[in-house]
Amino acid sequence: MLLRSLLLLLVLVGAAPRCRADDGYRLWLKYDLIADAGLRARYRAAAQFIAVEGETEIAKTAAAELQRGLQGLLGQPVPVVAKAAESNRRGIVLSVGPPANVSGSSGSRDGYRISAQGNTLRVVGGSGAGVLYGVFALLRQLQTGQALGGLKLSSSPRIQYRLLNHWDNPNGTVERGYAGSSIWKWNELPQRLDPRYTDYARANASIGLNGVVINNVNASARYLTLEYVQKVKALAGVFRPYGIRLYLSVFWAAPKVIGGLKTSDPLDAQVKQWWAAKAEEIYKEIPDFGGFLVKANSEGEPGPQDYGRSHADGANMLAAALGPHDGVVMWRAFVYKANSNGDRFKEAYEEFKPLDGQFSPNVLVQVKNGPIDFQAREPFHPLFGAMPRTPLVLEVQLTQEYLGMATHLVYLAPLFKECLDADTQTKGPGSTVAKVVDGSLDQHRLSGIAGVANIGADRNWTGHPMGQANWYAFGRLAWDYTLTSAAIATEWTQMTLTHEPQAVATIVNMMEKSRDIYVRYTTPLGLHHIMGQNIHYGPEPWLAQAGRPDWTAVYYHKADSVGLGFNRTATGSNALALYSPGVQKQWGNANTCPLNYLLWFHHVGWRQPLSSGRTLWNELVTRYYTGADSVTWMQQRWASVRPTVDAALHADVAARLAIQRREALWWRDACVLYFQTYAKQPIPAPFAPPTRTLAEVKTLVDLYQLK
Ligand code: BDP
Repeated sequence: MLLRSLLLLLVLVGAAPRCRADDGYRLWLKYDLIADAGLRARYRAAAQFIAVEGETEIAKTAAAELQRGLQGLLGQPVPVVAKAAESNRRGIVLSVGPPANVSGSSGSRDGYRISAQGNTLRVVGGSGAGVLYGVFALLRQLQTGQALGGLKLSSSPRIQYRLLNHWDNPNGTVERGYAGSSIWKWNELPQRLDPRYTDYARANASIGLNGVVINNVNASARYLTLEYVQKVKALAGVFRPYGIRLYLSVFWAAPKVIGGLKTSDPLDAQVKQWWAAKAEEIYKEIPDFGGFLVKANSEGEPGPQDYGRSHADGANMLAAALGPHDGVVMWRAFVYKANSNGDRFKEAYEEFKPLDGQFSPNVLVQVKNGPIDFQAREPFHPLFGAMPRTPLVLEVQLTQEYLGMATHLVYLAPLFKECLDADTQTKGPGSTVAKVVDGSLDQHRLSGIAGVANIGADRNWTGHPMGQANWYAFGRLAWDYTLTSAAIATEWTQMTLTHEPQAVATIVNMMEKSRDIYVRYTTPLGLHHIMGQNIHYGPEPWLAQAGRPDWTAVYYHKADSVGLGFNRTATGSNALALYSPGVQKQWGNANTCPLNYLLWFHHVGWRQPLSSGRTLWNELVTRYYTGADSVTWMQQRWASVRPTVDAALHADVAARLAIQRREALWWRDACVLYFQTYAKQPIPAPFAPPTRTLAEVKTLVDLYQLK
């Protein structure tokens, strides 16, 4: 009897549909069986074999990925055959051929063409990597339910170096990381290769990324020791079949710290020799090593200025060490001095603009999207367009340091696009940041874009399940910045969350609005840098004392009895003068400056009427209140898609939205109560004043900062 029940149980378990909760590990590469039987049958008919012509290592990776994807999506194995079957069977042929005929930068060897020809669907890549990108593009067609008949697709990346920057430390922590510890297990390397490294490489390749800086810009010299070079080599070996090159952030003072030299002066012969030998040593182990990323003379990091040398002297010395090996230096422009009378906005520009034309050909200067530091909204960095003789890498942040960490739902593609599409007007209208970055505006051979990763050891990689969309969107835009944020959100949602059209539309709509909503309840109208000290979370607009004046909030918002905002016009810091005349015209007049940038450039009277018809005070309060209320709207939208999304994932996002709502109210109350002490005006109807006092709200910050 017992045996019979046991047997019955086994049979039942075996027969149960395999519906495991979605833990998010598979990202957008789920390859679940296509539910629509008709569509599945059409795909099955078209994909009866895979053939690879002229194999390269990466093309083999591509064939394996295609096989894996088709097996999952079609629910049946598809054989990889040696040669394109001459029979009348229909299948997919992968080959390396002439680069895709698509306008783009010098990265066109990475391009691909997909076309239906007779019985076969041909994926032709300009290189093995191009084949791999083509395969992922084809899989994306299947994952999003597109027709294959008459399919004609071709694409080529517009930007050559498409990198993730990890801010990971040797001890397993991640600077500004909110998704658990680092995915790199240094204590296990090089002997054990966590399978996760391969899935990570697959994910990056699937969105067209081709480089990874694996460690923090506040770099430990350790990575340059022989012991670590062996570990790094093992990782590079995992990335290589996916077309991904590995790069290191380097600690400027390494020659002193691990090299035993007395100096790290870039013009010192022994220092030059030390770096050249180090590069030699790395390339011996990792022949396709990408190069160095450098944060120097910034936030206490050492650098060439310690020896009276310039950033160019430092970058060029490293470039000379890497040059013989085809490596590049990405030298960061994120520098600012502690000057209470200055304007941090101008400092990177003032240091780097005079160096334009002095950098070696294999140096790129890496510039953050905005002049301060990854705020929820910043004007584009004035260096874009101002250094025509230097290739500039655009650095954006995927990890949500200032955007609610891993609890607030903020889809970042609109933020990235806002910067890429911004018109610097330096060479007439249409001189967009994107054209500076892709090298087309000034005919640069090199071009690059970098995203500070939001990835950690959490099972779902990004902590917030929707954070995956930011990783995804970064890669897609790095490949092709002309894609719209909505199109990217749509394909990501279909591949990751649901195929139900109404739900897809709802989720995409919510994602598209999420960044503006976040700006409204945290830093509306161009407010910036008023967040909690150190942790950069929650509001702390009253912060007046910190390690440096430009780490306080009052330095930036300048609230007083007259009004609010940083006057950066000619009567103030004159940072506006760093932009071209057209841009100055657009932002220079408080009456015509778009409201989203108003307080970035102007000190505006509390009772000043704005283009919205409201006074500054009333507009400010309106934005804080409607922003916080919009989180409730997001909660409702998310609730409406519940039947169509995995239950565990749905509950996870719903819980994070509840936190977001609570914290939006925190931001709202903190900011309106604090600014009210200067504006001295009531909360306008129809909004109800906060039910707590400023003193009560202030204690919340202490709670978060564990004071
Ligand atoms: C800031 C971060 C800090 C980074 C720095 C950087 O607060 O942790 O080290 O940028 O980019 O956003 O170097």
